Parts: sequence; C-alpha cells; structure tokens
Amino acid sequence: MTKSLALLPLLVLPAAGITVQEARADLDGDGLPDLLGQTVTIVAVAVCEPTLFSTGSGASFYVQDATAGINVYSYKLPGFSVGPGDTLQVTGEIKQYNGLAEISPADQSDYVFVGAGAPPEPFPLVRHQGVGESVEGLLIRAGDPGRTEWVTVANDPVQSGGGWNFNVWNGDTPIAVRVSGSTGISVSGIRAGARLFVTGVGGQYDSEPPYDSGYQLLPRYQSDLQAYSPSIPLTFHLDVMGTPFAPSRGEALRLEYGGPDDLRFTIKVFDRSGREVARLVESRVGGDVMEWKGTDDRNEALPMGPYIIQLEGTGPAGERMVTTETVVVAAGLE
Ligand SMILES: [Ca+2]
Ligand SMILES: [Ca+2]
Repeated sequence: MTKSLALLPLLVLPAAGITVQEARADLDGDGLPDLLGQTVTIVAVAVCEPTLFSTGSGASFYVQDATAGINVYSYKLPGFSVGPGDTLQVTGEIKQYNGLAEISPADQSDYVFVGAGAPPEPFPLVRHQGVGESVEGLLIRAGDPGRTEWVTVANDPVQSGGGWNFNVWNGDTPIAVRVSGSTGISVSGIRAGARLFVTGVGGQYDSEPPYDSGYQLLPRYQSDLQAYSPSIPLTFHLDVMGTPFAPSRGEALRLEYGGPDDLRFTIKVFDRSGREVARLVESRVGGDVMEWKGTDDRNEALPMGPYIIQLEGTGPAGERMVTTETVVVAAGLE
C-alpha cells in the first residue's frame, strides 16, 4: 500500500522503476530499508543541486516522487546540471547512514535526465507535528505563512561539525534544525525567540538501532529561513509549548505571546478553583518568549494538576482582550 501525498506532483513511473516509498520501505520495522543492499531504479524530482549537502566532492542531495523522498549519496555526480524541479531517473544501491535512507548510484550513467519542471512545493507540517520517518527525505515546511503560524526559535544556534544546530517549537513540538555549512546559509539573524517559517528536507542522524530518533529539518537555501514579517498584522495570541511538564525534573513551560504594538500584557496563572496562584507578566509592552517553572509568586513549587494561563491585553483606551490556555504540571516519574 502506498500513501499518496496529494500536494506533491504526481509522476508517471516507467515500468522498470519502483516508487521512492517502495525503495525505502521498512515493513519489518527495524529502522532500516528492507531493500538494503539491493539496486533499484527510481524516477524522482530533485529538490536541490547535487552537491548541496555534500561534505566531499561527491553528491548528497534529495529527490522525491508523489510517495516519499530519499537522499541520493554517491561519489559520482550526474553528468548534467541538476536543480530543484528537475526529474531524474536514478539507479543505485539502497544504503543507510545513521538512519538516513540513501540511494547510491555507482556511476555517472546511473543518472538519466528525464525533464525539467517547477521546483516542488514543500509538504506542510501541521501545527504540533514533528519531523519523523514519514517525511524523511521529503521537502517540508514548518510554520504556515498563509495562516501566520510561525515556529519559534528555542535556542541560539550552536556551531557543530561544520554547521549550525538550533531548535524550533512547532506549537508544542520541538524540531531540530540542522544548517549544513555546505549550504552557505548564514544563521546570524537567528536568535532564541525569533519567529520563522522554515523550509527544508527531512533528515535523520541517529547512530544507534532502532534508528527512530535524531530527525532534523535541513534548510537548503537562505530563503528557506524566512523571518516572520512584522508587516503582517500581529494578532493577539498566546502559545504554550511543552505541556504537560514536570518541574521536579527541571522541565519548564514555554510561553510565547504578543499582539498589536499598543497593547500592555499581563499573564496570570489560575488553579482549577479559579484562584490566582502566580503572575508571570505585569503590564508589559510588547510580546515575548518566556519560561515558567511551575512556581507561585513566592517561587514555591505548585502541586501537580491543571492550571489556566491567562493572557490579558489592555489597549490605550482601556479596551481589554483575554485568551487562556490550559496546561498541566505533571509528576516527575523515575
Ligand atoms: Ca527494515
Ligand atoms: Ca530513517
């Protein structure tokens, strides 16, 4: 059974080929492609240039069809130029590297140019959706500019292994973003709290069986890190991320809030009986990202259970807007 991703262009496959999903299928669930070691032929659309994710002189890039995406990894480059939207027939051995499924052409002739087309549209992750096996190798996007649902940068980028790593919150789900140095992307504008729409390929780097973690979002180009534009009218909003959370294990709730420039914000925490137990923000101008460690105003830990976070915005003429989110303080299980 193949699950079709309706937003991706549908391709007519030649009889000799198999779909990308068939090429990378893991029906026995061991985290490795079942066709490991076998040579297959796929026809798929490139989402970037062949050397974009390369660390040496070979090829490391991504292709996808209507069913799935996969990494192309080889010391042999195609003998023709390839860019986003170009359809290729690729023959190669199915391999894996730290959980990343690969097709590995042995020779230049294993690449055949099929045709040019429009660059693929990224598959949109829904709010709270993370990066996992089903989108590994696919061009995806976190955050929806059409609905002004951005992702929030959780930490400043950290340099690591010839690139940069940072995390974003997609609603209450963290996504690891890996900026490969080979892309030439600058992260100088990326700071904790920044709001982004992030396009990139679903990647994986997990050195241990069963290869079910270490998923990453891999931007291709500078334009894949799109800052939320302040020219888009900012609606009054409160986002909470990371609930339930266990303060006894050092976990904290993350809050992101904002609204029109002339509002003053107050954030109160109520328990289930409606009693105010903490005031996190008092009459502040401008939105922010902050953490709450489940303590009251005397910095004492609150009991486990549900709490209501209330954001109140007060306008210059005294007009008042209110929104709430329910969060849960959980036990720290061993
Ligand atoms: Ca398998
Ligand atoms: Ca994988």
